[in-house]
Amino acid sequence: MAADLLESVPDVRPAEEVIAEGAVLLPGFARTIEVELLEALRAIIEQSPFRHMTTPGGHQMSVAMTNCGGFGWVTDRSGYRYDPNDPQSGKPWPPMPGAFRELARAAADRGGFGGFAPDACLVNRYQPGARMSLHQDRDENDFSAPIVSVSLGLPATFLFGGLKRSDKPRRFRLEHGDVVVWGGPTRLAFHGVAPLAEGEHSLLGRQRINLTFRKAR
Ligand code: MD3
Ligand code: FE
Repeated sequence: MAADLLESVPDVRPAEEVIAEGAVLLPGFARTIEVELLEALRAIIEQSPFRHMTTPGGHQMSVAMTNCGGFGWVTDRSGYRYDPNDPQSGKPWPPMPGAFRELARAAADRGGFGGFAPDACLVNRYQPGARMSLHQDRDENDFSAPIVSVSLGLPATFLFGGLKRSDKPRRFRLEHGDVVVWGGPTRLAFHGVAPLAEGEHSLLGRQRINLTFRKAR
């Protein structure tokens, strides 16, 4: 009887979901190392704090950003680029923590992209109201490498479009610990994040953090 009861309880960790060709959602994949990730993140933001960067068009982003790894993504009035140094300090970005690197590699393996060796990790911080409008990620050198994203803290609605800006985006909820591998034909898909809803997360409070691992060079 007890066994029957247990069998009727749904799996606590949902199965992987193929979102599109080359894009795989791994629900809760980062949950087992959440504490290590957050400790490593604390050290990163001590050295290179979150800041609201300015786009070439002169708008300040609602998402605050920092980076770790050999290269960091930056934007200012002169354009977008990967820079080995944090422009705020003039010094190299904090090194990519081993836990970050290994998580990204393991997720990419599961997504079918063996041997992923990211040299850049962009860290995005969303507070309620912050959003990211539809865009493509095309500042990297090699589009054959996937991008791995890790969501922490408050849930967000992710907008996943097509290869044309005008393609109507599908919406996905990304929750704490979810990891997505974006490769193959989806690597150049338009995507964005809807304005973050108010909320309070038990570990992160009123924020969502997203790590995106990239091969910049
Ligand atoms: C699909 N970040 O940093 S992560 C970005 O939640 C960015 O902060 C969002 O878009 C965030 O550039 C989304 C998911 C993601 C990242 C890169 C992609 C999805 C992607 C590249 C191609 C296709
Ligand atoms: Fe992006």
